[in-house]
Formats: sequence, structure tokens, C-alpha cells
Amino acid sequence: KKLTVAVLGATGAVGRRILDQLQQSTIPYGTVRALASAKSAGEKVPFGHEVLTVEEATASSFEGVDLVLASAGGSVSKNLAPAAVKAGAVVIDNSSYWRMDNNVPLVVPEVNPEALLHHKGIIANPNCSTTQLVMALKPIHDRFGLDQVIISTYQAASGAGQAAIDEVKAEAQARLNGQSMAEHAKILPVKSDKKHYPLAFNLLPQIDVFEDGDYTHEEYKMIHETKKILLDDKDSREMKVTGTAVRVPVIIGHGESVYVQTGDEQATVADIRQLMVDFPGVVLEDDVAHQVYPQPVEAEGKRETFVGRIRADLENPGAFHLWIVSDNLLKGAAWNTVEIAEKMVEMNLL
Ligand code: 11C
Repeated sequence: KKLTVAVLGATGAVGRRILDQLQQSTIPYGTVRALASAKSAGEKVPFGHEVLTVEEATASSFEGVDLVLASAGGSVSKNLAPAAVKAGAVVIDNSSYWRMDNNVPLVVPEVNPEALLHHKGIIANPNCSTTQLVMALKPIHDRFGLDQVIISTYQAASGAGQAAIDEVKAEAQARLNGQSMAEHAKILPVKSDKKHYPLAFNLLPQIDVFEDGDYTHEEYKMIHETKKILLDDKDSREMKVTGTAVRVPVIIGHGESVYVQTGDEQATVADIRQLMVDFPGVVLEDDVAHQVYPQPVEAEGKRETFVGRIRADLENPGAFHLWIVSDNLLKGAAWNTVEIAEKMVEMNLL
């Protein structure tokens, strides 16, 4: 059977990439529809060699749709995902709205595909910084156990959307022309917050709003989502997770410096390297003698998660440092979404 697929939020940076990844996927699609807000209705978006005309997304858009790939933000997903499920569709959602719902599996196909078996219509795609993190952590967790994980992120501007990319480019241009960057800073670090700062030639240690204990919402997402994916129903105190999320003036590709304390003091760097080589979707780039290590400019446009700079901690036995890079718009968003659908087809769930 050919699947009727609707891409919700089809005009955004992630939505366009979902169309692209869908077109290149093994999913047996028939009709593909592009849905977005009323203001984008009538726009054209490419789908392979075809051009799709964007339709307004409403609760009645999903009649006859088998699969919805959504990247339209939390409030849209909150309203439209249940409507799509009611119409008989399976929804794979990129927004943060459903991720921590107990009835919604939060899935990275290489890491926890078994969670798909219990879906009730909505499947959530994790936050980009979580996805690339659990790709590297999963094989270490399975082999040696993980007592503690401490993450520092280096997150690209594209995580905050096209307007943030435009803003950092305008700031860089202004600075190179000897002009002030301040007037261009209207969105970052967080559009809804009181102050805005330039990202060009700068670092912003704030991604999303501040919450309890002065952690940001992004930091909490990484903590809670990582535990939900890796620990499933187990006691979340089994693995300590914490971190600091920082926005850097890179356009595409998040970096993460990660400290892991495994549960095995005998674990070696060679073991960790081999685990990365063997894990599907992870590419080991770790040869410092030849200055080989993951970089955002090289990860851009690729589906894989790249891991390097693997070192044993100098003082804690069984503890390691890793450097993880991936395209935040592909494995972090569009590709993982389409890959979940591919996996569901393979598991006869679609
Ligand atoms: C960022 N991680 O880089 C965010 C973007 O929950 O899907 C992804 C937001 C999300 O700004």
C-alpha cells in the first residue's frame, strides 16, 4: 500500500528538509501534501523534481492521510496532532509539546526502536541536542553502564530558526563593515525574553528561558529527554545527567563536549572507540596525530553523528571525554523524523 503523507510546517527550515529526506527515503509514499499556516498557503515548495502547493493546515486537513511528519511548533502540534490521530493518521512530531507525555514514545531509531511498539498515534522526535548525545551514549550505556553524564553544548544559530540565521549574518556583516551589531540583535538568545544580544563574534550561554535553579529550558530538555530515551521505565536516579547549553556563531551543526563516568573502571579508550565504530549512524573521526576530529562545517548536510577527541579522564578511572557533532537540522530534526517513519514501515507499524 502506498502511504498518503502530509508534511506539517512544510515551509520552515526543518519542513523543507523533511520533504527532501522523505523523497530520498525508502518509505512507500504515494500522495505527498505540504501543509502550513494560513499565511504560507499557496506558496510552492520543492519535492524532488516536483513542486507542491502549500495548503492551510486545519483540524480537517487529515482525511485520508496515513502519516503526518510535523515540524510546526508546540502550539500547532498540541491542537493538530490529536485531530490527525482521530482521522486515522500516525503523527511523528518534532515539537517539544508531546515529548515527555507518558503515552508518547520519544524515539531515536538506532537507540530505542522498541518504544515504537507502544505508540498511540503520536511519536515524538527529541530535541536536536538530545538526539546526537544519545547516539553516542547508547552503546556506552549498554556495555558499561553510565553513572554520570556532564554536557557542554556549542549550538548553531539554525536551532533557533531562519530568523536567527539571518540575524547573525547581518551582525557579522555590520561588524566587518565597522558598524554596530546591536541594532541587528532582535531574536537571540530568546525572542520572547527581555534582552537581546548579538551572536556574531560572541557566545551566548542562554538557550531558551531560565527555569528552576537557573537552568535553561534547553538544559532541562537534554536532562529529561536523555533519561526518558536511555532509561525507559527504570529509576531516573540510576544515571546523573546535567549540562550547560551555549549558542555559538555557527550556522549549522551542534557540537557537544561530553564527560561520561561509566560503571566500569576497566573500560578503555579503545573500547569506547570500537563501540562508536560498531554503532549504526555513528562515525568515529578520532585521529589526533592527523588532526582528524568532528567539525560542524563537515557534518552539515550529513545524516550521521560524528564522534572524536575520545580521551580517558586523567583522574577518574572508567571516565571519558567525547566531542560529538551532528547536523542539527538533519539527525537533530528532519532525518530522525523520516527515519522513525522508515523504521515503523520496517516494523509493520505503518
Ligand atoms: C536549539 N535545540 O538549538 C534548540 C532547537 O525542542 O525542538 C530545537 C527546539 C526543540 O535552539
